[in-house]
Amino acid sequence: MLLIDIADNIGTVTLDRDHRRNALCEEMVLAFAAALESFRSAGVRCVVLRARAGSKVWSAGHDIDELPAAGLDPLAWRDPLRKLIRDIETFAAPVIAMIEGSVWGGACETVFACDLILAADDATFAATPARLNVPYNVGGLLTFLNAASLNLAKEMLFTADPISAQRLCSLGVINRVVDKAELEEVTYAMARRIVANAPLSISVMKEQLRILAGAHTMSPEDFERIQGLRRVVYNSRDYAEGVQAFREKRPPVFKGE
Ligand code: YXS
Repeated sequence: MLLIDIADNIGTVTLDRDHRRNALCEEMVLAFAAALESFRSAGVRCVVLRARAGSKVWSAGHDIDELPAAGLDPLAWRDPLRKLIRDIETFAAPVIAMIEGSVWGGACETVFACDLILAADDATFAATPARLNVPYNVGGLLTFLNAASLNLAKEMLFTADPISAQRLCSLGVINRVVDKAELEEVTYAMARRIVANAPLSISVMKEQLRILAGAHTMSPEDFERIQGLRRVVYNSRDYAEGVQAFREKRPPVFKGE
């Protein structure tokens, strides 16, 4: 499910589950965590997260077959997608997302949680909770808010439309849009520049920025109110319909109940 490589203090993780469009299943997330551990032991100073060259779909997001049945929080703390995001954010060295093809759902958040994003000119990004009636979790929405303006986050989340890499780059969400033929060269040139700098300074600044980006106060009452609202959504008939429609390869019919 993953191809792992280490060269010149750069660790590369290649998503390799195309028959399921690189959907992020638990096994893949655990393999990613193991890869990061091996990178840590090897003293890797920069990670590149990519799909195979020429991929039409970078990742189709959370593995829908692993979404829990109605009545359980689909994005609880232990969920594989939440673990993947935390592993990226807490890994001591920068993680560069190298994107070609389309990015969907939780894979969108995964990319936005990376430290740098370089994308081919054909890449697109679609945040899709509204396509499945999934109530995104608080930390996940914060990832979107830290990457994009409130209006852009709302457009992505409410429309679930794919947004072009060019547009996201013009809005500062993506660092670079590169001709596909040069993407790998430009990405690894940036990784080498990071590797040539001081790893302690970079890892401490990465952790400081993570803490600052997450420094939001919320009263227990507000948090409980949000969780109660989310429970209504994942308990709804629409949640079951969203998952079932995907499995039956048909458009969902949401009734708001
Ligand atoms: O029919 P088979 O058995 O060959 O399987 C098909 C798809 O069912 C499967 N597949 C997935 N399986 C589990 N989870 C997925 N996310 C997923 N996506 C795809 O892979 C096989 C090939 O898919 P197919 O035939 O549709 O490929 P395609 O090239 O025609 O279309 C590629 C996509 C990505 C446009 C299409 O597969 C698609 O729309 N996938 C779902 C994208 C999506 O809605 N992802 C959100 C997942 S839920 C999530 O991330 C969060 C919980 S949230 O929703 O909150 O964001």
